[in-house]
Amino acid sequence: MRHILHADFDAFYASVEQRDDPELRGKPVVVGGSPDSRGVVASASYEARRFGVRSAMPMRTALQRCPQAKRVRPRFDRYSQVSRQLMAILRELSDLVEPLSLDEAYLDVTGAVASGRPPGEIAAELRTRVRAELGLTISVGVATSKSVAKIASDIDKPNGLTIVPPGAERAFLAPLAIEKLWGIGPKTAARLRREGIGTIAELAARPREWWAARFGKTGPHLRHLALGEDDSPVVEHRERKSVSAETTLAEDTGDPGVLEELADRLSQSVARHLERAELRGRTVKLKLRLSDFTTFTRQVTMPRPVDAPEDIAHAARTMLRRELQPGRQFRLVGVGVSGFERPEDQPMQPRLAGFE
Ligand code: DCP
Ligand code: MG
Ligand code: MG
Repeated sequence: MRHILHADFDAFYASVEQRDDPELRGKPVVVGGSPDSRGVVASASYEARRFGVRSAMPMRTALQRCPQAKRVRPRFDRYSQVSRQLMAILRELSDLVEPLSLDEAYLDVTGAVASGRPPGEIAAELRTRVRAELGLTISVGVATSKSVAKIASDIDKPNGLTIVPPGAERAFLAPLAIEKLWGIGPKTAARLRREGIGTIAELAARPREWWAARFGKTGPHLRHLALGEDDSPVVEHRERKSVSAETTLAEDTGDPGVLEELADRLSQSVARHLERAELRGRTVKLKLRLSDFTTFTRQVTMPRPVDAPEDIAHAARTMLRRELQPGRQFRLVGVGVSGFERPEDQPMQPRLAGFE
């Protein structure tokens, strides 16, 4: 059995703005584009939500509903920075962290629970740390699956903690509205309501055939979710620190031609991987191993982040040439790039049109 936490910041962008500017605290705040350029609301503080303001609503409508709301332009760099801080705290609690977006992540704590720590205690520690270290609140759901943990974190927002004990999944879901389930959007929900299905319990009572007829291929999966069954694992997204490639030579050599050609090939391989991962780095590293197994590295910092094979190869060759001496035999060459400008595990937040 797994034990999973889902953590999500409360009114993320708006709370960061309120934290950073004391003037905004306790007041209705909307973060998003200008009402004059058809901007939309990205995040609304809970004070603004009382007036019916919601994410993705046109800013003009939001300000009609709540004219005293303060509008703030989004500062994406700031939000990514706070996001990285949250992910770092999560990683200290478990190595199995799966960020879903800037403001939320799954955490698999099965290991810690096996060694005697109740999952609720880990959740409590997480909430305390986030509040103390980041000055922000999160809501946390604790359950035996990702799907139930995510629904649980949302049910008592803001600043909530909802624990669904093992075996109680179905009872927990039963009274909830069908939209809470992954895969049931507003249109599907409206159609189901016309058939008299409004709660997850009513949905879960449908026979297997009904699911297949109604939802086709995704039917069986959705049915499991409605029954509180979900065994999808938390997939770790480790921050990639470097991309590298190395080769041990079939025979030790000191031949500059052979070694430079190898450095070129390795550079090309690294460049291909960087391109695929959409990464560029400032540091190019060369690793060398001599015939007596002495291993050392040389590195150079580039004026700009690089991902092109010729830039990497040029840097690698230059470092290599300095190490060539008559009689010096090499058995391994490696090339790597690090110092990335964007951590690979930063999930991209969908950016809505209309922000300036
Ligand atoms: N976001 C956005 N556009 C949307 C929804 C969200 O730009 N349509 C951004 C702004 C949010 C952030 O993503 O602050 C996180 O999204 P959430 O859905 O978690 O919403 P909030 O954190 O703002 O509020 P909640 O307390 O409901 O989680
Ligand atoms: Mg949130
Ligand atoms: Mg979220």
